[in-house]
Amino acid sequence: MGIVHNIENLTAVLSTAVTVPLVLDYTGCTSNLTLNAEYKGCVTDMHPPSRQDYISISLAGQGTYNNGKQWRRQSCWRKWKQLSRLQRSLILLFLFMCGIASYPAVTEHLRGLTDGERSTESNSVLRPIFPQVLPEPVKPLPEQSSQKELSNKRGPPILQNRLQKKGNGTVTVEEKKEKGEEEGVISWRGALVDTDKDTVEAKDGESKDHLLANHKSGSSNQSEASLLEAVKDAFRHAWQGYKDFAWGHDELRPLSKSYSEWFGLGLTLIDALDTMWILGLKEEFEEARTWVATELTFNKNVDVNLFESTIRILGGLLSTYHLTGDTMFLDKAKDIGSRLMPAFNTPSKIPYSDVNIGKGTAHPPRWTSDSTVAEVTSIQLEFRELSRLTQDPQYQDAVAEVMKQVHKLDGKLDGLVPMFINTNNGQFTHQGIFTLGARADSYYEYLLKQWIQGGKKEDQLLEDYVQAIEGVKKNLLQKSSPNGLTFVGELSHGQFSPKMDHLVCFLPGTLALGAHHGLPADHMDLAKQLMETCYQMYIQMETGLSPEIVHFNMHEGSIRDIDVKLADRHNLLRPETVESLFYLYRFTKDHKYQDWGWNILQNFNKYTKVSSGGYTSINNVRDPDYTSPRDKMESFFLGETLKYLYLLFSDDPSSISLDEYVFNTEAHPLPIWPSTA
Ligand code: DMJ
Repeated sequence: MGIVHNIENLTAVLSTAVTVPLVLDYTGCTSNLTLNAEYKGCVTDMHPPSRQDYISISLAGQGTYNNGKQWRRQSCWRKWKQLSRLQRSLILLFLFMCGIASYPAVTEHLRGLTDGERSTESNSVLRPIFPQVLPEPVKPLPEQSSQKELSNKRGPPILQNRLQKKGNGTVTVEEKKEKGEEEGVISWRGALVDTDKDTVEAKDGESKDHLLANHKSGSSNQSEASLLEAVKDAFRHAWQGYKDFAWGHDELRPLSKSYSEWFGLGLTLIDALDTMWILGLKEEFEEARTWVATELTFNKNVDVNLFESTIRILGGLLSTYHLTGDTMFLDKAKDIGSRLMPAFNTPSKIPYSDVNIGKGTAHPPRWTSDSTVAEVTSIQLEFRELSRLTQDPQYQDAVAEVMKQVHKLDGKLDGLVPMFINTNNGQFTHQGIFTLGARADSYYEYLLKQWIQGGKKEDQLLEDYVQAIEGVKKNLLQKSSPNGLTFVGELSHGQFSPKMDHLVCFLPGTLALGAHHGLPADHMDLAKQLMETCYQMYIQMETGLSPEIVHFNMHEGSIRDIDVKLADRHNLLRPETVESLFYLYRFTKDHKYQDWGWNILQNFNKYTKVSSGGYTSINNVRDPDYTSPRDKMESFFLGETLKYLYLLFSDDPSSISLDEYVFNTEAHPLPIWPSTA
């Protein structure tokens, strides 16, 4: 705004002091002045040339340009020479101001290009300075006074409500409305949701209370039912693709109408079992149950990853057993559980990453004797539950030993753990790097969840968890610029990096769960702030879907909060954000979290749904016209993403009560142990 005012002042000075007809071929200064795209000159647009002594600056395309270049040059020069020194100085000053005004936009544009926007085909034409879909204004959360102050101080970024329409110049939301171009979709509350990703609140300028009032005045039951039905539709569509082209195999490849194998164990089918049960899809469930009972065998000469098969297969079978009471699932769980045990036969008792479930042998990856910290510390819920059910302590003992060792290890930073641990000597390796993303994430999640699962008695788990959260606050938490989004970055040998994986978006949900179970209230405050950030990671992208990794801007004067590198633009249909939305909604009943989940579901439908069945992960969340599908539907889309969306839209807190169940890291609910256990 300051620049605009300066230009206006300058214009006022010029308009009274100068009497010059001037023709300049000038193309700068529009975007930062927030003037209309139909631009005839910085000055004339602001003050109509009613006075004769007004300077008229015209742009290319006006009649003055009918003559030859030579004439134009001479004519300009002649006119320039006719000006007094004062007039020339004023004009030069004016041009200098325009140059200054356009400088941040130009540099920002260049910075955007270094983000990796240079090399894709779709980006061979320079992008507009402002992204096609601009962030909704970050509204301060009512509970967070500090964020409110920050937000007020900085104000919303100029132009943030502007939308870019392809080949048509920028079009504001208001202009779009005037033209009747509201290409939105109707939200489940009956309000228009702009498909270009402004939220309901931002789009309609209505307060959240007003929207809620609308919702309440309608049939809330019906609305809930239609929400739940939308998730069921998505599930049925995904399932149909799996059934038609990948039945009994690990993952659907929806575009090539085929499948891919990872372990060759019907991974998607097993991961989806309890989701079908929770969604009430009985027919689909029965078909799948028949396959598990008659076709699934673990007596196979295959290498499986200990962590992945524990959280997806063992976890999926155990939770389905609990939900259904069908002992066939328990028998299968015992079978896979016992076949995974050779992984713990290592010099240190820290398990290897891979097990051959047919041969009973285990080994680390070919290139290292290390295991991943998150992997060896995120199998505990499942093995502990298996021991409880079988009354065989070997499973629990094996995973408890891992926790005991990790608890004592050197190399942590304020409760934060490195990413690798050696299976020979049991020590952390690659020390000094700390993240809440890949390779460390669910270590923190399982500290809390084991404590909850065991009836809140295992103090050491709680202490490690609380200390780690303090470690996050102290070492990894920062705010972005310009909007002050709270994010969790990474630390590498003391150097902070503002990089955040989408995987980190499990954290708001875990923090909220902890607060629900009696941990400090500021965990909930942080959960809400991080939830907002995770949602912004979706809504600020052109497809409304989050990339795999983002980088936050921290320097003063940044134009946008979030940058995405070329290699990080993919979306794998991951669950973490909708998982956290589920927890936040359960505990706060704030409908905005449902709204956000609804927007995300719609964008999955818009950009990842494959018409012949299934959903696909995509390579590029930044170009709605070129999402570059990957031809793969991950099993966690059915196991987690759709399950959490369904539970988010359910207003029945007894549907998987969080006082009775704890979800494993693959969204399979396992019971909280009764206090006598
Ligand atoms: C899932 O397998 C689990 O949620 C795991 O903890 C992290 N990765 C995927 C989902 O993104």
